[in-house]
Amino acid sequence: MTVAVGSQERARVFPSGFVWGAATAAYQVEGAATADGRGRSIWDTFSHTPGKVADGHTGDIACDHYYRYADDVRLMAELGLGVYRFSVSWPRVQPGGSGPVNPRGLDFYDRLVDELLEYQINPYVTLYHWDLPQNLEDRGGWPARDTAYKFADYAAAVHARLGDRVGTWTTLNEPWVAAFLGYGTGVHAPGRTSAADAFQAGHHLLLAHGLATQALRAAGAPEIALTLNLAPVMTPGQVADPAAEPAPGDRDAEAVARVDALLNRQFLDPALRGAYPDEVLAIAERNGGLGHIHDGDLAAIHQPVELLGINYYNPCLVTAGPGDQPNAAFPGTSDLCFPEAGGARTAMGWPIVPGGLARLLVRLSRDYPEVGLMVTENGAAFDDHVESERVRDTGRTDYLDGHLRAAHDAIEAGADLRGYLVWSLLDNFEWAEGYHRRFGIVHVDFATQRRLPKDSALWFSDVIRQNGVQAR
Ligand code: IFM
Repeated sequence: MTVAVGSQERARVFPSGFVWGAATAAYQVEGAATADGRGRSIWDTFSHTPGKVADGHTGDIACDHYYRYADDVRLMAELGLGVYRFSVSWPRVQPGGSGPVNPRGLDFYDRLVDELLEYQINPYVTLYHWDLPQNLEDRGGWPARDTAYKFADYAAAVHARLGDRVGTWTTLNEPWVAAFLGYGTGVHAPGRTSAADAFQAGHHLLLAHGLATQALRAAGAPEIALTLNLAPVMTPGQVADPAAEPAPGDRDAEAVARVDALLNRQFLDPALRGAYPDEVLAIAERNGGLGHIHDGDLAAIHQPVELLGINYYNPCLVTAGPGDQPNAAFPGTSDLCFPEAGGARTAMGWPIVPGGLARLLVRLSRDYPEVGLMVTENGAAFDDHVESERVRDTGRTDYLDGHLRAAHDAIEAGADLRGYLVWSLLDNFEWAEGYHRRFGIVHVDFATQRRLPKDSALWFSDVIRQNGVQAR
């Protein structure tokens, strides 16, 4: 889909009003793990459990953003960000996961929002980015239905404090990851390994989204979003031409459709259409049954939202199989193969396929035309090194540039894309990888907490100023 003029890529100008910004998440940047009455989350427990996170890293201190937020906001302003997408730590607000709020926890977000507004940076609040209060996990976690109701109460409490200044509210970040890596493969907190738990967690996360959306709407929230980790599912042969389709009737086409249902449509369809894909119901039925889906749940889940947040990093590759071993992230696919992609990769080992983003955005606007789209995360980890007070992260700049061109292709093809938020503002705690994987456009020296904008940050700042990318 990329249109080259001779060997040169043409300049791309985004629509006026296009939103530019950067994202972080509470446990990955805040630190201050026991400050001001904060309770424990499943990530505190998990990261303090030997063997769960690389080199025993934890989010206890992270980027110390809880104390350095004012400096970080100044840095955002210098870069020209229009939006800062951050998440609220549920155990900071409700240390036990329910009941009275902890005012000192909410005070932090109050200060952060005021600071952002002082610099005309629009705060985008995400209510859940994986840090479930440990107390709720002890009562069953996301596989327990009651957690969804507790989440709606928490959402209302945060809105009651910040709703006078925050207009854009995202209920959940990447519920597939929370459910299928947290309860399925166990590589994320809380580290359970049960397909049945994963399907139940996924459903209750969706229910939490629906109930919280109702509560936020009733309280007057003007813009509500759900952010999903979405990926075009494709065969390795499509990587070179992501716009191509597998041949109809091909065995791979069924593999692609099944994994697309598990990864993408399991969350898109209930939230935006009020129904689960048949493939998901069939697989969930064989993995614990469907008793957790109650009458009326899908109506509760299917709430109008203004925005669909898209976190895109790479496509998901699949063929008819079987592969070497079953992939626990995708129950019901032991007859399929998840091959590695060839070609360029990031430090996470993730293939770099910008055309996958264009394919995804065009498909989403075609299949779910009622909702606006926003890329709420896109970015890359590379092994950055500070040289003479500078980080020459050409790989990251190239990654971002390629994905922005792909996003622009999608807009030209009709996608209703309204903004782009880079992941991440800061190098931070990359979950099971600890601090070894750096996604920031700003380098963080974790020994001194010094911030140093990388070359990619300076480049992104120009992109924002010009509302687009230059010819290259
Ligand atoms: O760091 C994560 C983020 O928390 C959620 N989306 C993917 C990022 C990179 O792995």
